[in-house]
This record gives sequence, structure tokens and C-alpha cells, in this order.
Amino acid sequence: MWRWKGIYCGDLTALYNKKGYVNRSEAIRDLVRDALLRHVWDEDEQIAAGSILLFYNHHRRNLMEELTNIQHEMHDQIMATTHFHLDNDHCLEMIIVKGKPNEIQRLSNQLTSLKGVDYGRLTLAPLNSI
Ligand code: NI
Repeated sequence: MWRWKGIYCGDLTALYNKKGYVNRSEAIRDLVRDALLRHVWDEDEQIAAGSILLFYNHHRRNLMEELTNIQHEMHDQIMATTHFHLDNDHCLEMIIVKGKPNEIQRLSNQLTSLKGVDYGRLTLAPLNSI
């Protein structure tokens, strides 16, 4: 096992296997891209766009109302919302967002931390580098 900048090669291999990368360089490219995005997020004036993906059970008490309330409060950051009824119980919601990364991150945290949301994922890219 070799070490590169404090990361054991074995750890990286486990990571990219788990995430389904075919090779190490592809995994490193994405890790670097994520790190650069994190750096950009700290800049106040940066505007980013992306999506928040949510999976949830719509039978969960008050969940639909809470999701709607949060989205209305943050309407300036939300460009569109698409709702898919996956089966009798489960829903997938795709929320397209644009704004300051820190505010988008806060919105995403609010939504994904609601009781009944099984999975949530924010994907964001800075507008000036697309
Ligand atoms: Ni639904």
C-alpha cells in the first residue's frame, strides 16, 4: 500500500470501487472537481445552478406541507420543481435551483433533513465555469 498526500492508496481504491468508477484517474478527477467546487462555494458573489433530488414517502405526516412551505420561502432560488409518483407510497422530486451556493446548500439541508425524506442529494456547478 502506498501513500499519496496522506491518503492510502487502498482507501482510494475502496472509494472508487464503491462509487463505481472504472479507474483511479476518473475518481481523482471527480475528487479534484469537488474540491474546486467547495473552494468556489466560499466566495460570496459566486452564483451556481443545479438540482436537489429528493426521495420520500408522501404518506409521512405533514411532510408534503413542510416541503411546500420551505420551497415557497425560498422561491427566489427555485427555478422549477418536478414531482414523479414512483409507486403508491414513494415520490421523487427534482428541484432546479440557482443562487448563492451557501444559500442553496442551506435550502438543500432544510429539505433533506425533514423527517420522511429517505434520500436527498444536491448537485451544483458554478455558472462562470460551465
Ligand atoms: Ni408523489
